[in-house]
Amino acid sequence: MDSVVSDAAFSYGVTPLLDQEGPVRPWQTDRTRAPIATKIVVAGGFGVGKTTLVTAVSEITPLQTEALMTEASEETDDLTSTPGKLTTTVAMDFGRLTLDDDLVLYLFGTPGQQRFWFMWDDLVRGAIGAVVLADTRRLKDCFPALDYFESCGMPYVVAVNHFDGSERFEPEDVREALTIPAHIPVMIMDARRRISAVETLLSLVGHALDVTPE
Ligand SMILES: Nc1nc2c(ncn2[C@@H]2O[C@H](COP(=O)(O)OP(=O)(O)O)[C@@H](O)[C@H]2O)c(=O)[nH]1
Ligand SMILES: [Mg+2]
Repeated sequence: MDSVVSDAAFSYGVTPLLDQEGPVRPWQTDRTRAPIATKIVVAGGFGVGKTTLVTAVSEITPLQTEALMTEASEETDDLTSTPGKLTTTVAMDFGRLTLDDDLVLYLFGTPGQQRFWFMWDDLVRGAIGAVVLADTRRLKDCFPALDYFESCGMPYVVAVNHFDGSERFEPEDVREALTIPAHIPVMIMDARRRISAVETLLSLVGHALDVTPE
């Protein structure tokens, strides 16, 4: 940790997190800044790019609970669209992103596989909203997530993670195919690109503020 940061931290009486990874953010050392902490869920079908998105934006080393896939999952986890995928998230992804110095997003990626659905009610508790990732080659994989957030009334946006070699669609085509209501943002993004993923998260924050004014 560099000395400027640790001096500031001590003068405010805050114990610096010694094994902190990544840059120290102002809200971590300055008690006069109360950061707004928000929880965001990243959902979508298996292999759609949830872990990729959390990894692309997180300023801390994301917690991942990836496991190497074995032949035992051959029947449940369809790899036809992502043949290079070697691991799968067995519980969830977790990452953190500070925007504007004091808006802190905590990202929770859902496990995609149906056998982990029992976790969803706990995972989404307290979240301000969700990003539902979609892959145009298998749009129907995001229906369960869309249904889930519709039925519990949680604000969500739909982000199409554009894979190389897949046909490019306009957001409005995807909206129509998934019958997404007009007020819900639908965007095309690339989960591997930090800027693109941050834009998606900002759009969700904006949308959540619009639909659930404080
Ligand atoms: N070409 C391309 N590959 C991607 C993109 N997003 C994710 N991938 C790859 O697709 C695979 C599945 O992504 P992953 O994030 O593990 O999916 P998850 O199951 O939703 O967590 C991984 O091998 C990624 O490297 C993308 O936007 N374009
Ligand atoms: Mg994953």
